[in-house]
Amino acid sequence: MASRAAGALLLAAALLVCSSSSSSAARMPPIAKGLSLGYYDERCPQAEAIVFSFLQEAIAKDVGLAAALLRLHFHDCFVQGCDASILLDGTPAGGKSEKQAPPNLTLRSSAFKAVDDLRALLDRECGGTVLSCPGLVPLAARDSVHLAGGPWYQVPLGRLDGLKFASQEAVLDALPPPSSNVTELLQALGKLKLDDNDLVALSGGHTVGIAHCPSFGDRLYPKQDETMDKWFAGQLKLTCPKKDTDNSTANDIRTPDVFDNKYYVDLMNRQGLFTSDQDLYSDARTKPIVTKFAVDQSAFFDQFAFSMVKMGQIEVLTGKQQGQIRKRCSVPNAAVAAGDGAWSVVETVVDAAESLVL
Ligand code: HEM
Ligand SMILES: *[C@@H]1O[C@H](CO)[C@@H](O)[C@H](O)[C@H]1NC(C)=O
Ligand SMILES: *[C@@H]1O[C@H](CO)[C@@H](O)[C@H](O)[C@H]1NC(C)=O
Ligand SMILES: CC(=O)N[C@H]1CO[C@H](CO)[C@@H](O)[C@@H]1O
Repeated sequence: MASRAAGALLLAAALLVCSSSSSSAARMPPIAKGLSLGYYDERCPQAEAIVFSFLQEAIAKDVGLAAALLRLHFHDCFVQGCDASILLDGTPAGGKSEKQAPPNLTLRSSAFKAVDDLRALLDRECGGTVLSCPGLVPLAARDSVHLAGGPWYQVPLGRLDGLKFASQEAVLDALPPPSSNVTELLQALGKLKLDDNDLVALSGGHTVGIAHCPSFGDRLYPKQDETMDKWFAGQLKLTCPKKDTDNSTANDIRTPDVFDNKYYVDLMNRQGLFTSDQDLYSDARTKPIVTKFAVDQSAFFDQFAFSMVKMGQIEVLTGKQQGQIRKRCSVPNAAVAAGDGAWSVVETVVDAAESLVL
């Protein structure tokens, strides 16, 4: 009896914690026109639960998938908006897609596979025209963050798939290299209407995942970057005996697989991996934000959720604009129908509103 009462109390406490944490995560930027919360409530109310349980299992087997899906979302949104153009294969005629641009060399194939598997699963459960590929990607990123220990937040939905991918030049232009300083980063993010708080919070994505030697080798060779902690540099040199060694290391040395605020503690100890990370603590404009997040994880989580929703709404295609719901995330529909895969960038444009009518 006593234990049942205790159990009930525990349950009540758990519910309280849940409801208070979800209300504290409620700070949200304005929702982009055409997107909404609960977009799938009628069409397929179980869509988000399907995504979550799929990822729960997949990430339990491979924690790296969480990092891979988070980074995929970032790359998709920074290049030509969150239109899932990152998922499109190149054309057999030789047209290179975003996937094939140099920054994507290190996007993990496990992330592309998980999105394809999820797309197929949702097709079976909800019908083919329900959840778009650019709707899937932010949901997968959100659940990945949460499953790795980070915040949960609501994702406004209703994006349509883009019909073409960006050029190689556009990719290089949109994604800042890891050698960027804060001035360059603020410039790149400013073009997307993201500010200094967004920059510091979103860079906190580097609390999970890995990086390969060529991404930071220039901070070790020919001479060690003086802002880098000497012990840390020594460790990195063991992993990367040469600037371009084909090897990798954790982005966050303290808790490599946990989504927490230790990345900011790394920065305060001069143990950030990239110049783009470490400069956040060197630059007077962003240093106070780094310090705040290092001592207050909930301040980080709150800003991260806010900034992710903002990032997830960059140039989305909705309602009256031109887009479609791709049947396969890697190929536009017309090419699937033609059956040859030799799709061209000039596609039959499906009117969004029309394609959404079920
Ligand atoms: C601010 C500018 C950014 C730069 C310069 C940058 C750069 C990089 C680089 C160079 C890598 C390692 C690639 C490799 O060598 O394997 C990386 C990995 C990663 N980045 Fe960023 N990034 C930035 C922003 C972001 C944002 C906004 C997010 C997400 C919110 C993010 C999430 C990740 C994740 C999760 C990984 C690990 C991926 C994996 O383990 O597969 N990054 N980033
Ligand atoms: C940032 O990098 C740019 C380009 O390399 C350089 O011109 C500028 O001086 C740097 N800014 C700071 C504050 O270091
Ligand atoms: C890769 O890194 C590990 C340590 O992280 C190191 O023991 C190994 O020697 C490195 N491999 C190469 C080829 O340098
Ligand atoms: C995951 C993926 O498609 N990666 C590609 C990145 O680009 C290179 C070419 O630059 C391709 O070989 C990879 O397959």
